[in-house]
Amino acid sequence: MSKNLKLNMSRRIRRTPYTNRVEEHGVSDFTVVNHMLLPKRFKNSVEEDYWHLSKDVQIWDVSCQRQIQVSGPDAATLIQKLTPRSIKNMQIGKCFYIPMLNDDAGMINDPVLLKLDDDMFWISIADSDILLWAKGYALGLNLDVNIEEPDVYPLAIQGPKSEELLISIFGQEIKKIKFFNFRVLDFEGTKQIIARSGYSKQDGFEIYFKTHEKYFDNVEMGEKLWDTIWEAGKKYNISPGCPNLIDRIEGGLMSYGNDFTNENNPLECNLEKYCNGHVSHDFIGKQALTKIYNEGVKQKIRGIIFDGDRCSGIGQPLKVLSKDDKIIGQITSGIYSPKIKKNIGLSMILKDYWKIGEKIFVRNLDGTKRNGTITTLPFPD
Ligand code: THG
Repeated sequence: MSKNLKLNMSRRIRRTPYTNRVEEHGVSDFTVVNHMLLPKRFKNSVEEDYWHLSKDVQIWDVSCQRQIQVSGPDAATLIQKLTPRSIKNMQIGKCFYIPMLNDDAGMINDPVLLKLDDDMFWISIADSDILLWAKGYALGLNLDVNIEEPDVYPLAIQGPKSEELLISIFGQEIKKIKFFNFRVLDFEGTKQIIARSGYSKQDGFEIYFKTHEKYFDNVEMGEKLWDTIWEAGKKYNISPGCPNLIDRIEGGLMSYGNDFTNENNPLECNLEKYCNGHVSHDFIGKQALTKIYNEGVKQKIRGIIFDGDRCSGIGQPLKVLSKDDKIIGQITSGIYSPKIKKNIGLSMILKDYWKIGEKIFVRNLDGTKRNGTITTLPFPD
């Protein structure tokens, strides 16, 4: 594809309250997630960004992590139907990573669920249209719920200095927020949800910035939040960033639509620990999932370490071959890891070959082959 190819912007590709700032900081590439812009690259290389993320702090516009708000008397009932993970013991202030399945037990999303109140949840979605799915199901079951996409624009503050930076703005309360928990803190007289979470393996927070009627629009207050963090962050060597491919793959964090799709069940995605529903509550896909449990899966996501030139990212999946040249999987995310000093990738691998230490080949788009080895996720240090 031409390097100068441009995406034609329109109202269907939504900007965020931070897009002006992101552009001022010299963003060079975007992708589109949930019909909204997600920055993919600034001035530095992915590797420079990776080192910076591992020692300082970055500010990420992850507004595309849209929230689906489910509220009302039947909110908890509906949420429980939407996931095999039990929410019975979920406390207010908790975040749960939840698989969501269709009736064949195929993954339709892998969001983070937030419990705001006993009758109020946010589903912080990956790239698929859950609003329609949830509304359709609630209508079909005649449930007493309200489902909407509120004006919430998550801003991630990631990296080891994120805690100190946020303490300097929001106070010592920040320290009390445990991993995958949130608290409601004040910003300029408005209440904002701040969670210790994020799409990286570094310490970090996500501010679920919600607009407030006292401000003229989302952009005005969003820029105020961005600017406040940016100013305070200078002391901590803050830089603009985005989910980092090296950090994500090393950490074994999967990407919906890339590393797995609705063709895959949660057991193939190593998500069994988030599926206790095959023995307890009812949910969409239960029958199919129970059958898969009993029969076992045919493939699973594994890490792959492979030789050859430094891989700078994968535009199209690369086939993985067994030693006798049978296709046994495909690398769907891959890049050179400066820590492991080899290329690393994620691939669904057929059962006979998924053993750790198995020797394999990775086939380049031009047909040549590289040597590789199956390994654990997250990747070994
Ligand atoms: N944050 C929020 N929303 C999101 C994402 C996010 N929505 C889309 C996408 N990312 C959803 N996917 C993931 C995948 C992994 C994790 C979070 C969201 C994650 N997992 C931890 C891990 O695997 O180490 C553990 C989670 C747990 O133990 O409960 O962080 O990033 N708001």
